[in-house]
Amino acid sequence: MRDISILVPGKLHDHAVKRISDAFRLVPLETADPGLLSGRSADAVRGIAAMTTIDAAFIDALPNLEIIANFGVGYDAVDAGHAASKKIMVTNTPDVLNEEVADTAVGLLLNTVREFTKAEAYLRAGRWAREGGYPLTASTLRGRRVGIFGLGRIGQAIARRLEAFGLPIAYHNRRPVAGVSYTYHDTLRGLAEAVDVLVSVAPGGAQTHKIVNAEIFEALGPDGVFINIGRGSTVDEQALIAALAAGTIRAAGLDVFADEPHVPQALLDLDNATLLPHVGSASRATRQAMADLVVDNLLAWFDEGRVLTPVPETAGLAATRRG
Ligand code: NAP
Ligand code: 8YV
Repeated sequence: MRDISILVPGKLHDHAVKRISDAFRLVPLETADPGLLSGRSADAVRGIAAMTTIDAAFIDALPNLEIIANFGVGYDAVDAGHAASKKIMVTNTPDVLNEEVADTAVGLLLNTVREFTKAEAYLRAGRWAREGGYPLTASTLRGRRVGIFGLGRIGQAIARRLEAFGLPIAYHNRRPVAGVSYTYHDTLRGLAEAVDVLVSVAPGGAQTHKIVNAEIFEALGPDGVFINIGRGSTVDEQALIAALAAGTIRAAGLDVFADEPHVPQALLDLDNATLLPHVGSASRATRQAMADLVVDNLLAWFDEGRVLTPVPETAGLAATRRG
């Protein structure tokens, strides 16, 4: 075991906890609250492994912190800009979850359009035998045009699947992606106007905060289907609820929400919303791969002075490890 303290604030995947406690001194903490750190334990901490908010105040309370290993590819809960300004490495868990999350996105889309969950509930309630077949769905995937907001690692895995479904694909990023044949739109509004399925798989953060708003739902139109597998913060949830209630769009399928695990009652009440509890990557195999990557980043940092998957803000820090 290395004489290096790794702080684990809040809950973390069991496999990551086990591997950290085998390789390092694991320092558990109830939550990432600077007030819970005593001076001595704060001084000893050189790494954090977390799937919770790590803000500037918490980073500042750990004077010898070198690395924050985030469980999840999305690291909007970590103040990576502040970490970078203090030469603290931040890592995330890209790629190992691409296919799982893309599978979930496609399942959520199909379920939203063809109402499989409701049809199963209808069967289980004995209504098939009593009342006859489940009503024909108002929507189909056939003939739809798909727009992907955030054609990155996961977005491209979703696009590949939907291409195989025979659907034309367009996308919006800040920059076009080299080497893909999908139609690029330089605005999100332009993309929403051009498609009738909008799949959001963009990261959270200041730049995307509530970027999917009333104007985007208007542009998507009355047959439009909105799928969010990215982050809840990217959507103006009240505008989405209003759009679903008024028929501004036809339906939405959501895996992520603005204030998880709290889902607004108004969304729960809507018949045209299909809701999942943030299960995009939630298979045992994929979560174990994410846990391994969290720990492998810590091991690579402390044993070799490098990391496997730095976030862009801290990618240049690999060679300048302290300690
Ligand atoms: P990624 O490879 O970094 O892709 C993100 C894409 O979004 C990039 O193509 C980027 O292109 C685009 N983008 C970023 N900021 C943008 C902006 N302001 N405007 C327009 N486009 C923007 O990330 P990933 O690995 O695919 O993961 C994407 C996100 O999925 C994560 O950040 C996470 O929030 C979410 N996620 C959710 C689950 C789940 O369980 N539901 C699981 C995994 C990940 P440009 O840089 O060219 O703009
Ligand atoms: C996880 C995710 O559920 O990787 C991400 O960005 O949203 C999911 O894979 C999450 O990070 C665990 O809290």
